[in-house]
Amino acid sequence: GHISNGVSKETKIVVNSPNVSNDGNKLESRFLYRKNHFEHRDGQLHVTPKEHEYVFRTELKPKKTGLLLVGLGGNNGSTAVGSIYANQHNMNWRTKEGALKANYFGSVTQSATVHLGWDGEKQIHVPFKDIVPILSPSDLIISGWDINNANLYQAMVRAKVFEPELQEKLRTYMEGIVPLPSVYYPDFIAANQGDRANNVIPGKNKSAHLEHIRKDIREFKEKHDLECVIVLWTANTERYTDVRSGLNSTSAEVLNSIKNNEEEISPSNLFAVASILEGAHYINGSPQNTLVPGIIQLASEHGVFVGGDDFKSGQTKFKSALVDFLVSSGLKPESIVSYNHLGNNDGKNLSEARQFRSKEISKSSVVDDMVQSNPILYPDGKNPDHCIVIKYVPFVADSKRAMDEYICSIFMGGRQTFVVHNTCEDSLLASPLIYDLAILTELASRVSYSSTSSGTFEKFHPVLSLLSLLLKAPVVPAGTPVSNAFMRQFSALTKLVTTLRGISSDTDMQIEFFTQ
Ligand code: NAI
Ligand code: DG6
Repeated sequence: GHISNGVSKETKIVVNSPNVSNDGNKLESRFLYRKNHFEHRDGQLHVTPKEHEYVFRTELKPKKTGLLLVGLGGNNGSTAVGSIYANQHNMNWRTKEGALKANYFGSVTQSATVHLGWDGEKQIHVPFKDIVPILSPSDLIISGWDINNANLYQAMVRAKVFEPELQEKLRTYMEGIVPLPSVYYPDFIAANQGDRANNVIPGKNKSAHLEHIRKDIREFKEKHDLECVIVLWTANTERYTDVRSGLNSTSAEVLNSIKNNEEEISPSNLFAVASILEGAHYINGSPQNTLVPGIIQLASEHGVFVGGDDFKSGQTKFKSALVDFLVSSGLKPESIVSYNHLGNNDGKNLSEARQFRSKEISKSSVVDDMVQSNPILYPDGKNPDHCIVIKYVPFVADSKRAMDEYICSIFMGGRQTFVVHNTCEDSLLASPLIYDLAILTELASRVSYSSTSSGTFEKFHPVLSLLSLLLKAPVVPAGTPVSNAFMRQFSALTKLVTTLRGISSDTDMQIEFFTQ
């Protein structure tokens, strides 16, 4: 059935183009990438438009994919798993506001549409998920680890995210899932987490821990006969580790440091290394600096993807859209103050200084590209004052409150102040991002490209910057710029996906509306 704006619920798209072929197993699309070439000469900027030809090849059949969550028993872990069962079984439940039913709102892959153009009568927007074949969250096979032994029913009740009637409907599905024991090194997360650690792999030997996690990944892959495994960290935020030569600046150093039981090898370092050595992609949903140079090099050597850091879910997502809008309007944000209070276990862990510092770094880096984009507003390149505060208030549980004040310099010395209040269950914002990160990583594993006439096809860079839309502090290939502005990131992703399908991306010029 059609819905009002011209999008059918399941849009079957047929592309009529000489630049695209489909042999039933793979799509091939030839694409002319137009970009400017620059030279700074004689005090002038010389701009030369150039064209680059790419061929993209996409395997059509999504792989049977398993998602292993580190922190499975946390608020995000239990919410992400419960929501999949709720959607698979079309669950509904009553609240005092009326009956509600399961959905995948907040997931770009499941709930966003992409504008393709104008058909003469209406704008054509098609569901993101109908452009090239991708997995649904409901297809993902999920398991994982937690240092706490609560089963997922207990974890879901503890999380206080779902309504009681939904919790009881999910009980039979969730009760039987108990997280695998995990690696716990107390120095990396807050001391206040100690009483949670009752499901821990014994011993202190890091090589043995690495082997244990590798075996868990292998067994999961074999048990479910998986073609693709993704390991995603949604466990507590760790403190930063040192990054230095001899410790973790090359892959050999990282492997050696594990062998030598180096103090500075964190649990998340071990999970990343275990994943890479097992050919599983690794994504960091928390802010700590797991993806040190040696781990990125290891991923490159083993041909797997890594992505990070820190889900961009609420306050920061809004900031990355709002500041872009302000700077693009020629207004100058001068001061951004972002308070948070929350009462879940994430808030408790972040109430200690070193873990807070990891989050402060990821939350603060988000306006850098926008400031750098405008030397008229920021002639000396100095960022606005930007202050991040996080407080732990147990009573509000997972219902995080974020309060932001933005002050801009405007026309003729005036000031404009915005105050934003955001209240939301944090895990209902993060769980759809977990699905999207997995779904886009699986898609990327089916894509190869050729940029030369030689016809050799290559995979994307092991640092999957394609995931930036979903992450606060995107890790990007060395020497490439970070993009934080939300719509820029969105458009990079949707343009890639339409290109894979052989559809011209909408240039958004709207030229047909002002030409005769
Ligand atoms: P949570 O504290 O409820 O869950 C984390 C889980 O990880 C806990 O069950 C804990 O026992 C477990 N854990 C800790 N260390 C572990 C280890 N070494 N191995 C396995 N499990 C371990 O936290 P929540 O709310 O689920 O958030 C998870 C992470 O995601 C946090 O780092 C948070 O900062 C990050 N995040 C959350 C966002 C959100 O909107 N909910 C957004 C951005 C990031
Ligand atoms: C307090 O801010 C706790 C954090 O874990 C955040 O809730 C989380 O990182 C989400 O942050 P944001 O800025 O994307 O809403």
